[in-house]
Amino acid sequence: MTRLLETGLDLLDAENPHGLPSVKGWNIINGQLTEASDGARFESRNPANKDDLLGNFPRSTKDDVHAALDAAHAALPGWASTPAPTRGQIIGNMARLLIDLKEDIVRLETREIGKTVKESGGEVQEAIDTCLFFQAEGRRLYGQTVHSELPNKELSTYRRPLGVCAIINASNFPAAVPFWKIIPALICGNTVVWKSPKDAPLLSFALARIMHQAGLPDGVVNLVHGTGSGAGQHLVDAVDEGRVNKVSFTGSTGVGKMIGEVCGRNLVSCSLELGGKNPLVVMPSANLDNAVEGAYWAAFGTAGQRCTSLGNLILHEDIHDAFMERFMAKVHETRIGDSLHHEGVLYGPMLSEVYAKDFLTGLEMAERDGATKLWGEGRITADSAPSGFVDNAEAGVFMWPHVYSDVTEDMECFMNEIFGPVVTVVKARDFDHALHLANASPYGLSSACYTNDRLEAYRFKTGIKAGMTGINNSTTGAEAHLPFGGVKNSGNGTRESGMWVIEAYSYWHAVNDELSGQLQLAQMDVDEIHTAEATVDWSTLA
Ligand code: UN1
Repeated sequence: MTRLLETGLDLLDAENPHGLPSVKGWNIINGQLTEASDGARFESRNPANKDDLLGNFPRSTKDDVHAALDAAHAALPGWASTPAPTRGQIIGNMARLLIDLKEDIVRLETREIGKTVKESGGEVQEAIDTCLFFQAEGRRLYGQTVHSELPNKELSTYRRPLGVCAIINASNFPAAVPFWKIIPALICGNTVVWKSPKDAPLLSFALARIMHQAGLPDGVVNLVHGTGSGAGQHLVDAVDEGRVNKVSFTGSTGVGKMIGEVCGRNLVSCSLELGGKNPLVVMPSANLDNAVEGAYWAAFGTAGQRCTSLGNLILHEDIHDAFMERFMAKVHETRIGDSLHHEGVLYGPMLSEVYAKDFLTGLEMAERDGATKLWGEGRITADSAPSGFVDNAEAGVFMWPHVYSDVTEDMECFMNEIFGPVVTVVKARDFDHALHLANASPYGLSSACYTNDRLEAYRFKTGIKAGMTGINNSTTGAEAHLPFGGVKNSGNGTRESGMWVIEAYSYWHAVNDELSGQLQLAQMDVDEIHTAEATVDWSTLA
């Protein structure tokens, strides 16, 4: 394990105008730093400064993915038989290392994907919280003892690991989400092949090194970098070859459905955390300032690049105008830029050029629908920038905040997620109409309702079809010990986080131990219980 620590990263010769290191990163297979089998590499660049090169990384091939699977299979018996409290101790060490290194990890995350320093801090904290929760779970991971219907026979249940888990996460939460998946997989005794997100290879590499530094044996977590259609697809294809026992994926609904099909035909368990068109309802009794604050954060925080970001803002018609006046005043002043160099920015760049392109294509949907554009001019350029933009438009991939109003449920932009800084505003006649609208999209991830009417809050909680709901709160803000996930097109019903995620990485093993020295047949050799003779002559009561 210490080998990884001792092996310093090679610095690239490339000039980095920001005085920051550019590194040569590696896959980590069976604890070894490895190159792609064909030597191919790809770059990771700072989306706020395209000439800040973080490094280059192996573009993994099918052979690399299979080498990682071999290592995970070889490590499985040893790790599965390591006592769960010991596995928990290693996970606890990861938490301590993350706490020690938090400031560096946070700055690295902001440099690689452009999330603000404050938000990267929250995210690394979520990874730490996850480790702390599951360290303790190593001392539980309870099974049950169950009474048998036969004498001298003991029944009990055990949680068993599923085997080799394929982990594929997105680049918008590159620290918290892989920990949501890998840590419960590890505590249950599984081994892992982790395909890092294309836009966050250096952060993923640093996190995987920390895992090893914490005492994780070689081969238990294997990291491969590359593209979704390359290394990611090879990992999914390996399900068909019987080499993967579990897939956990966070990303688009389209890719999630494809993975679900592959897993389904192989009877392999999969956890799918997919897109959302998260509704936020504001009713007349709400505290409007609070609601404006929550909606504004939910829509534009993280540049709208959370799966829990606000999609449809559903306003009761009585407060629509008053709400929009305050909301738009905030939108107009939005401070945008690289938080490593500017104080007080709400959001930074898009995760990468690819996300920017998809976002602009999504906006075309709202334009085609004929929704009323209240604000937003697409990409921020030297000639087209909102007054709150404080950075160099040519250096990074920054977007205006966008607001579309007069949106109705027959529009494409009402039904579909647009991943980025945009909100679609819908007017509701009354509570029933608002609840109907909140349920009308094909997604069901997060949701929120601002109201001070207790009955409305109750009816929202019971009437909304979503995995998560905020009452007088924004659509974001999951905590590491609450179940996270969606229904409908947002996922397949599995959950991350807390004790619920344990179900996704283990199976129940029922054991019966026959101590009687003879074959006793369940249901058939059970003592017959005779009912007592009736002592009342019912006929005399007639
Ligand atoms: C995601 O966008 O994939 O609740 C995860 C939240 C975060 C997690 C989001 N804690 O918004």
